[in-house]
Order: sequence, then C-alpha cells, then structure tokens
Amino acid sequence: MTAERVVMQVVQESGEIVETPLTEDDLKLTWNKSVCPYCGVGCGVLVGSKEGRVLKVRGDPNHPANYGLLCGKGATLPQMVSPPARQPEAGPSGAGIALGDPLAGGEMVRTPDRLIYPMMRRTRADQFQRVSWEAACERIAAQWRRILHDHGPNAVAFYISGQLLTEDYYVVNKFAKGFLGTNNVDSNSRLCMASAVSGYVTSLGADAPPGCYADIELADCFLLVGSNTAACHPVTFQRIRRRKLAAPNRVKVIVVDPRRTRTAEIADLYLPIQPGTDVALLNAMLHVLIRQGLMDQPFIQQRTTGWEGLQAVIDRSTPEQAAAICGVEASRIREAALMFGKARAAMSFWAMGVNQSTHGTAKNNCLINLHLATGQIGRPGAGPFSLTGQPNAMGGRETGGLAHLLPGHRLIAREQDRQEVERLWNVPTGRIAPQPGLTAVELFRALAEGTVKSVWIICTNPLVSLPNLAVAREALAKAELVVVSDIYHPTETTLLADAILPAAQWAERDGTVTNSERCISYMEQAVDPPGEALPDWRIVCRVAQAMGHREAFAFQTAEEIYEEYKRLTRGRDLDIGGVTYERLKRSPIQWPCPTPQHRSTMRRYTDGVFAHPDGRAKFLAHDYRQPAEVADAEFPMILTTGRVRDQWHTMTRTGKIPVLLRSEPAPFVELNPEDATRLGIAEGELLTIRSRRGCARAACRLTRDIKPGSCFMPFHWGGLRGEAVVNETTIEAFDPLSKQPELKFCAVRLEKVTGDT
Ligand SMILES: Nc1nc2c(c(=O)[nH]1)N[C@H]1C(S)=C(S)[C@@H](COP(=O)(O)OP(=O)(O)OC[C@H]3O[C@@H](n4cnc5c(=O)[nH]c(N)nc54)[C@H](O)[C@@H]3O)O[C@H]1N2
Ligand SMILES: Nc1nc2c(c(=O)[nH]1)N[C@H]1C(S)=C(S)[C@@H](COP(=O)(O)OP(=O)(O)OC[C@H]3O[C@@H](n4cnc5c(=O)[nH]c(N)nc54)[C@H](O)[C@@H]3O)O[C@H]1N2
Ligand code: SF4
Ligand SMILES: [Mo]
Repeated sequence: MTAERVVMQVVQESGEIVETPLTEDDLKLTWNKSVCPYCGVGCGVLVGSKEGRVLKVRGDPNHPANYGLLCGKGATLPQMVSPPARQPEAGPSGAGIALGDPLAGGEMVRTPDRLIYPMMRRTRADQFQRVSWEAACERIAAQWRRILHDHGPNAVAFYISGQLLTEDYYVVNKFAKGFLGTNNVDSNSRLCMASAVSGYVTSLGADAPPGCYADIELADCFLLVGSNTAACHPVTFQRIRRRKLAAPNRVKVIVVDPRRTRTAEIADLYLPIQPGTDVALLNAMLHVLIRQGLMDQPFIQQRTTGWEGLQAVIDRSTPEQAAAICGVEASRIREAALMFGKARAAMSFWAMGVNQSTHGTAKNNCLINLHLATGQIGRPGAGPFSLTGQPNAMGGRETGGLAHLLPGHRLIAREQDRQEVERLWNVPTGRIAPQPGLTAVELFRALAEGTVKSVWIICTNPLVSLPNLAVAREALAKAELVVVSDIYHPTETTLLADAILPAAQWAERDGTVTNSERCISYMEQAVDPPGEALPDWRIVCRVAQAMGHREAFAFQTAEEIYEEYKRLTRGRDLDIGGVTYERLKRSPIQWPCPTPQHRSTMRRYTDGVFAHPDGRAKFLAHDYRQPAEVADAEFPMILTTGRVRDQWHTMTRTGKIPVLLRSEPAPFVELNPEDATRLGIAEGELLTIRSRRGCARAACRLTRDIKPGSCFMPFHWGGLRGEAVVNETTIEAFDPLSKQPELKFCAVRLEKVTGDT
C-alpha cells in the first residue's frame, strides 16, 4: 500500500500529543497494515519495513480504535522486532544471555535471545540441543502418545494466551478438544477476563461489551472502576480525556481505585475505596438511585428480570454502611450515584481491579445492575464496557479458548453445543468430553499433584504471571513433558521446559485479532520470521499431524483456518459469516456480521432484547463479601498488584527497549508515608514483602496516592531480573464461577532488609 503523508502521533502521559513528521526515506518503506500487539485497545498500525527489517510504525489514521494515535509502547514496536544492533538485554540481570546462547552460529537475528530453532533436552539437568522441526514434533508426539495411552487424555494440557491470534486459538482448541479428547485448554485470559465473561453471560445472557469506542464521544458520564486506563489503555483514555475537556461542566468522570493513579487526574469524583470492596460501593450507589427515583421503570419492567429479588440486598446497602466498608464518605457515594443516575448517557469501564477478585463475577454483575436500573445500555453513549487486557483476549473467547468453552461462544457442558462442533470437525459423536477442563490455577495444581502429566505452554510466561509461583514451579518440575512455544529463550518459563519451540512474532506472520469493542482486524505479515521460527498455528498443526491427524490439520494458510472457524459461528450471537480476509484488508469489522452485505455491529441490544432465553437482562443480587485472605496481626498489610505505563507484562519485549525502561527502570513497592513512619521505613529502603506463600524484595516508594494499610507492586519483574517477583506472594484463591484468581488482594508483612537477612 502507499503511504500517506501523515505524521506519527504519540500520546504522552500528560495528554500532550507529540507529532513527528515522516521523512522522505520513511515514505520509501513498504507499509503494511497491522494492529499493535500489546493492549486490548487494538490500535491499528502501519508497519514500515525495508529489506526484511521493521523500521517504522505509525498509527493507522483510518482505524476506528485510534484514528492514528499510538502510545509509547506501540510507537517503539520497531525496536522490539528489529533493534538497532546486537545489544545486551536491558535490566539488572542480563541472565538472558549468560544462560547458553541458542543463537551461536553467527546468524544475524533480531535480538541475542531470540529463539530461532526448536530445542530439546533429555533431562532437566542437560543443556538444550538444537533439533530439526521433524525431530521435535516426532519426539513430542511419541511422548504424548505414551502419556495418553498410560493415563488417558486428561493427562495432557495446554496453557495458552490472549496474545495468540484467532487462528492459533482455533487450531489449539480443535486439536485438544476434538482430537486429543482433553478439555484441559485454558488461557492466561483466566487471570484477566474470566470474571467479565461470567459477568456478561450471567447478567446479559452473552459475552462481550454491548457498545463501542465511538460511544465515548457521546457519553456524558464515565464511571471507571478498577482500571488504570491512563497507563493500561492510553489511547482509549485519551479519547475519554478529550471528551471530558471538550465539555468539562457537562461530562462527569468518576474514578474508583484504592490508588490515585493518573487516571484520577481527569476525575470530578475520585473514590479511593479499600481494595476488594467494590460490591459494597456499587450496591450503595444502586440504593441511592432507587431512593432518588432515578430508575428507568419502563426499561426495568419490559427488559429485565430479577428486580424484586434485588430489593432486600439493596435496602440494607445504605451509603453509610458502604462508607464503613469502603473507607470513603457516604456523601461521596451519594454524589457518585447522582452523577451516574442523572447522566443522559453513561458508560462504565472496568478492568483488573474488578475482575481479579474472589468475587469478580459479583463485581461485574453489580456494575451491570446500575446500567440496567437506569436503562443505560443498548443506546448511543451508554453501556457497561469491560476493557480487555490483551490484544486478542476477545478472539480467544470467541474461538473457545477457555476450559469450559467451545468455538462460537458454545459451552462444553451443553450436549447440543458439543454435537454441533463434533459435526463440523468431522469427529465421532461423543469425542468431545462432556466435563469442562481444568482452569489455569487448577491446571497448575493438577500438574503439581501429578494428575496432569504434560503441558504445552504457548505465548505466556506463567513462571512470572501466575499467583503463588511456588506451585507453578512445582508443577513444571513434576511434569513429565513441558513444551513451551515462545519467541525468546531464556524466559523464566522456557528455563523449566523439555522442549522449546520458536514462534514467529508480530509482523512476521498474518492473522486476525478482536479488540475490546468486538472489532476484528487483519494483521498483514511485514517481514519474514528469523531462522526456523513459525507462526504458532503452524507449530500446533505440525504436532497434530505428527500424532496422525493429517487431514484435519492440513491448513496451508491462516485464511483457511479462518474460513473453517467462521462456519462454527453461523447462527450464533457472534456470527461472522460475512467477514472475509478480503473485507478485513479494507477495514476492520465489529461482530456480529452474518452476511456479506452486513456492514458491522457497533452496538448490541439496541432493540432491548437481551441474550437470555426470555430476551430479558437479569438483575443479580450480591452481598459484599471479604476477600479470601484478610490482614491480621501476623500479616497486617494488604498487597495489591498491577502495571506501569511503559512495561508490558513479564518484560520479555518492552524490557528490552531502553526508552521504555526510562520511566520505571526498577521495581518498587508503593507505601503510604503514614505506614512507613509507623514501621520506621524511609524512602528508597529495600523491603521484603512477605506473605504466607513466599516473599519478594523491592525498594520502597512513599506516596500519599495509596491508602494507608495497603501497598502496591507491579508484577512485571520476573526471576531473571532479580528478586522483585510479586507473584511469589500472591494467593491462588479464585472466584467460584469465573475461576479467576485474586491477584489484587493478599495479606503481607513488610520487613526491612538488613545486612544479615
Ligand atoms: N502499560 C501496560 N498496559 C497494559 C498491560 C501492561 O502490562 N502494561 N497489560 C494489559 C492487560 S493484559 C490488562 S489485563 C490490562 C490491565 O489494566 P488495568 O486493570 O487497568 O491495570 P492494573 O494495574 O492491573 O489494575 C488497575 C487498577 O486496579 C486497582 N485496584 C486494585 N484493587 C482494586 C479493587 O479492589 N477495586 C478497585 N476498584 N480497584 C482496584 C489498582 O490500584 C490499579 O490501579 O492492561 C493492559 N494494558
Ligand atoms: N500479580 C499479578 N499477576 C498478574 C496480573 C496482575 O495484575 N497482577 N495480571 C494477569 C494478567 S491480566 C495477565 S493477561 C497475565 C499476563 O502474563 P503473561 O502472559 O505471562 O505475560 P507476557 O509477558 O505477555 O507473556 C507472553 C509470553 O509470550 C511470548 N511471546 C510474545 N509473542 C509471541 C508469539 O507471537 N508467539 C509465542 N508463542 N510467544 C510469544 C513472550 O516472549 C512472553 O514470554 O499476567 C497475569 N498476572
Ligand atoms: S494503546 Fe494499546 S494497542 Fe494502542 S498503541 Fe498503546 S499499547 Fe498499543
Ligand atoms: Mo490481562
């Protein structure tokens, strides 16, 4: 495609937009359309390459997620794919390179730790040896055949990722659920979006947000709960900020977060609630709405069920009662309710402060209750909008990438759903096992206990990102065969593997993703993958074929996979019958889009008909409950965890980009000065953060932006980068319905690191 003379636009933390004009040389590059591979905003990008190297990226001016704007992570993508020269890994450890250089042989590749050949080892004490793809696939297939024979299909498992493309997700699910006969396929999305899925499904009858980004420009109230939008969805945040600044008196912003992050800077009302208390707050807001008569009675009567069942809980959820639980004044809770209730069009956004909780589903339901009670849903500018974390968390949900799902938003537990999928996969009736598989935390427990014998980990680094890492370590130590597909080696996870398989990364392959607003985009391949790296779907197909499933996995292109997957969406709520690669190459499309003539669906439920069998949305009542582990005399502080703006997860990519390391070069633990004084701790002192499960170390940062009694640590820094590994301390307890673990709450003790500890 030809490049237009648009400038590169990057949004800064301050909201300022820095524009860099393109040079004459830039215009001579080959430009391909793609999507940023980081967050769920799903910004369209144009990738400029030359001679097999990605040299420039700029925002796609025509993409509805960002209209040309990028954040700092997106803008530095070329440095991730094609860094200037062989440079040592940034960060304190540098262990990446010391631990056996897989690239010995002098090939020019993109980073020194880029994985470019399949590698295996006989025992964990051995070094990895380069093997051919044929040998790797044969050896994995042979071991799996033995394990399946000796222990049955549930002894093997996949742990995959919301960063895989839709086509990858689809083939993994087909292979595992349709051919191996195991439903043990779960994704890191379980740590991320599972509570939003169960919240939407229980409240509205189907998964995914009703609205779209374009609603931002139409809303006049934003309720942001447990989302550091400024750091984690910067381009969406910029749209909200613009909307607020365009009509500062009319547009109201409410931010609910125990930490005053930069997101709160645009808030009219900031509610620094105690971690874990959102249900109490949201119920009290509904209490006020009812008392003030701000409900939409006709909507409640015609479009919903469960209103009566809610009354007892809401009656006792007074703002005064909530104030005592949440630690914010009753008057401010009233004010929040009135802002929401009086809005012409109100949107709510939420992320991990809501989902990563032992009552994450309840938090989701209570937030959606507010929209149902006021009729703030299914019309322009209104609706409950959960922000997806990863670029294709939504695509994973669509293709059945969780242990209880099948493609096309179908359920393993429903016989009819299983049979439909069996027919389309051309496998005998009964092949898909009727019990849902093990979810992320359960899966690693089962590996540690020895009931699951082998796991294939694809595109995720669980040895940094799972709660309670001691269990995850034990899980991989105990497993008979650990296969890891990654783009780098070593990572904390590849170091514990038996086989490591080199994946092609972003810009080195094609495929599709679905972002937060149900918008499907096609990502063109811009450059060739290095060495023998292959797209993830090809790797899975090769192993499936080595296990004898030749025809079912004979896909030659990503497009063929998409076409097959598409058939499984026919007649479903996410029907994409009208979507083709051809169309997507022209512009992205929001599902459902059932026919070639159908344009795209910006908003769902505009006719007031919801996806439950009776067509009505459901009010669901929940009383506030405490988190799984609360502070006590031995572990008196609450630890919450999360992200910083310029790092992505376990830092395998962003941790290599010097300009991104500049804002937060080192890990830290955030603490209120009140607690620090009491504990005799000074700014910058090294602390041990100890829980019942383990400990992490980091330098202390004093700030009044966090509530006394709580501390915060980012989870980015893993074991290869020192001792600040927060998930050594976190708890595995999970929500009973969504099975999403409580990564935002556990009890800890802070100790100063003295010379002799
Ligand atoms: N820069 C950057 N951006 C990212 C990512 C990244 O790694 N780096 N990852 C992406 C992914 S996968 C995800 S899931 C999203 C996550 O996006 P967010 O959820 O916005 O990010 P977090 O920092 O995990 O948590 C958000 C906030 O929840 C607050 N919080 C903690 N406990 C509670 C609580 O009980 N109630 C409430 N109301 N708030 C609470 C925390 O203080 C924190 O500020 O970001 C995506 N974008
Ligand atoms: N304490 C705490 N823990 C958390 C969270 C939290 O808020 N607090 N958040 C949780 C959430 S929401 C999430 S989403 C997870 C994220 O946690 P992870 O998924 O573990 O984090 P990533 O670093 O994104 O891992 C992706 C891995 O895939 C590799 N990779 C990149 N591209 C490709 C590719 O194309 N193919 C393959 N095969 N590999 C590739 C990367 O090098 C990296 O090793 O962390 C969870 N853990
Ligand atoms: S907002 Fe998200 S998708 Fe957009 S450029 Fe930044 S990291 Fe990439
Ligand atoms: Mo996530």
